[in-house]
Amino acid sequence: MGRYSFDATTPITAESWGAAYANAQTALSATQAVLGGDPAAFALCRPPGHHAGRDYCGGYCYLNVAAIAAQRARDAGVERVAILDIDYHHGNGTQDIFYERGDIFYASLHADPATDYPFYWGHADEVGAGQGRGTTRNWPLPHGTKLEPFRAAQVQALEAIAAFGPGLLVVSFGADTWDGDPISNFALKTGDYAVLAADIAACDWPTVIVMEGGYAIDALGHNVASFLSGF
Ligand code: 5XA
Ligand code: ZN
Repeated sequence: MGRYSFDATTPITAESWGAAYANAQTALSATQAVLGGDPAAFALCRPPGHHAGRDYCGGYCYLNVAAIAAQRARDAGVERVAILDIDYHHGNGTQDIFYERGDIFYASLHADPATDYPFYWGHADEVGAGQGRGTTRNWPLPHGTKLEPFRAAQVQALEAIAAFGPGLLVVSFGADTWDGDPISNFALKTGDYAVLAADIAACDWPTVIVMEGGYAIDALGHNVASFLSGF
């Protein structure tokens, strides 16, 4: 466990590989739809993926579905791919996988790692390395963040992605930024997700959306539906 998992929240049972594999295939199906000409597709992935690295799991994540989708697009000939991660938590696995890659841009808005999981990644000065220097960007945000500052940070992220010029966007969407999420501390409302999604959709990049976190079970469907309505 200590060799391959960076925390103890990602148990492995007899069914785990089948679930993780089907999850990755879900993301690949959405990616295939977008590569085939659909302007956007949503992969209802469970469990989330953005904490998983190349050879480690953690944070409920086994296979990094956003990374798999992005690499699939690269393999299909898309020269530059961007990932926008708007889950409450920093996607340390996604960042790690592409940290030294100049062809895949990773931008993340998340709770400040000084106070929140995954604690050791996601500071504003983590910007990539080597060929990837400048293609990682982080926007840590404080507890209580509402739509206005979240949207402003997302606009900055979208501007950075626009300067990169992606041929395809992967959105790691987490609804654990919602006001009533039981493990998180932002304050987005259900209707806010439509606003945030419309800002992304207005950029007009072919977009694969993968589901990351979101733990307010009764509200989750409404929050996802609100986000998708923006597309
Ligand atoms: O985005 N990541 C999550 O929602 C999982 C957080 C795990 C905290 N123990
Ligand atoms: Zn999360």
